[in-house]
Amino acid sequence: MSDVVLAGELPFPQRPDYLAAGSTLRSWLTTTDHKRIAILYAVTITVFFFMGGAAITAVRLELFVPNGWFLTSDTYNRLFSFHGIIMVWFFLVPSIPNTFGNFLMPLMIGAPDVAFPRLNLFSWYLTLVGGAFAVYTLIAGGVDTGWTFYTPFSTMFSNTHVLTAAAAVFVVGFASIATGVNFIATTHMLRAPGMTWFRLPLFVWSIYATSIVMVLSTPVLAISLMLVIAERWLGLPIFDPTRGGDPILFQHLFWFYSHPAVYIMVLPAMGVVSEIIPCFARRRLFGYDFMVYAIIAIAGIGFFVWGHHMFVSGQSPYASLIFSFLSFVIAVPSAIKVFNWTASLYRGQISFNSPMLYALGFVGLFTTGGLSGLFLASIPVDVHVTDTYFVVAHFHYIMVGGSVSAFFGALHFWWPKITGKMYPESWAQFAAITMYFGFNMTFLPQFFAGYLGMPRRYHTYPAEFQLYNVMSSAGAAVLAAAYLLPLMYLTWSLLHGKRAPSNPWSATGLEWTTSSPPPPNNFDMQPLVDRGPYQYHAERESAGTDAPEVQNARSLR
Ligand code: HEM
Ligand SMILES: [Cu+2]
Repeated sequence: MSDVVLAGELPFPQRPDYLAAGSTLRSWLTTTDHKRIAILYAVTITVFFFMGGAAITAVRLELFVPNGWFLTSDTYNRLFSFHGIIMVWFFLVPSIPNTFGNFLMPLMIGAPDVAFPRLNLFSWYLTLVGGAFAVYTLIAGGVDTGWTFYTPFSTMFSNTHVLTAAAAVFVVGFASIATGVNFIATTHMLRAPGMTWFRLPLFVWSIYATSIVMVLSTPVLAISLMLVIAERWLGLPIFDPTRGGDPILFQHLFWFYSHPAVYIMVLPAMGVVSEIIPCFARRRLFGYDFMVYAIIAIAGIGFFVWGHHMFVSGQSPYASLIFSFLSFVIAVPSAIKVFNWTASLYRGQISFNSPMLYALGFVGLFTTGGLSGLFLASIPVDVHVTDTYFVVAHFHYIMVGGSVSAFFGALHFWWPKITGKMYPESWAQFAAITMYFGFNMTFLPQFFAGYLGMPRRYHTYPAEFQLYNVMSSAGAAVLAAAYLLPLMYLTWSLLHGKRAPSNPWSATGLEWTTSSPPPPNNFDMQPLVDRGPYQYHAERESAGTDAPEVQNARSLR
């Protein structure tokens, strides 16, 4: 035991941790421990991630040559639709909130569990039911509407399994709402003594803001899908223009959810990065208050920009102007965050551990995605690149380059806490760097192909675009290999990894004050909080360097 006890660490307590608290299948399927539920989600979304990945591998293979070679256009449509539906609703939306949010939020605020533990478990079962509908859709032959279910195609023309696909998303939406309600209540009610709102770690703030977006926007998605089901199944005239309906209404409803939903996907990622950067730069996070206001601003303004997805739909040009303007406005808080992360690195003692590599990757890729968002927010440019690969590149830079990088960053940062095991760092660094290169190789060419006019969602294209597509497909192969690496060395770490101390990175959050893995009720004693979350400058103080910095920091206490 002695080799794992670092200076200043508590020795391992002699009581069971949450993983040892029961090992039967039943103990897992009936658990109400937020940490075990987080593991259930982690396993579930990993399965979905690889399913969605398999679908898109076939798509990229098909796009290797201009005229297609092994998929019919019909199969192709079903594959990219399945990819989008699975990745958005069954991987990205639940990814960070339901795994790391569930695991860490109570630990970070010093609580023994979430506010409604049974609702938490119920929400996981809802995810399974939704997933069952999605898998059934696939087995029954798939759906070809794309992840957006646009009417009138989805209601009147598609001959595929729209009903079960819509049911899948409908059900998993309720899992999202239940989780959001739970996190909001937890943040309000279960903070440890002294954990004031402005001492909350930014990860908690971002999960809190995400939860509010989930609770307010997801019902709109549920209603939109109900209406599609009502029209398609029961024949009620809602979107059908020949019977007085309005097909554009669906787009408004859909994007009124789905634009805020992109922030459900990226805010938690921002939270993760805000935890990792101070830790590996040994610096207090620059501009904590501004970061909090930026989170709130993003969550709020996110509700007012949906119309930027509809510049070519025939909506009023005046509406488009306002949506364009507000889309530029929402870039401001995003830019503030990028600025503050960068400023937190300034004069830090940076170590490039794997979580940090992922966090830095996030900042670069998110910035690229955000800047291309500004191109799209500008109406004339958007009209030019609408429904081209430029848009595909834009959202993948943010959703995959940003959110998935942050997911892997979180996985590596908190892995020792969650599993009680260390992983081989050099493998982890290698995977992070390969992922970064694979990602850019896949998606950078898509900006060019799109700008030059290659439309999205087609399974054939003119030969002039082949070079971009070959690069993209080759990059996707590198990326896929990079995603498989963590699966291998993390499994190895579970079996053979060294035991993790309670705080391997000398981080300052409350979650690092309990043992790794934590006991079932999180803390042996009720934690008391007497300071803000990122007091890393204390280390510099003790090192006796950098006097002005220390003074500055002190005055903040
Ligand atoms: C600076 C902030 C951002 C701005 C100004 C922006 C702007 C836009 C615009 C104008 C479009 C519509 C393009 C078109 O269809 O012609 C778009 C599409 C999209 N954006 Fe963003 N965006 C931003 C951030 C984000 C973030 C943070 C995410 C995700 C986490 C995201 C995900 C998407 C998705 C998924 C689409 C395409 C949906 C589809 O048609 O399938 N965007 N963005
Ligand atoms: Cu949007």
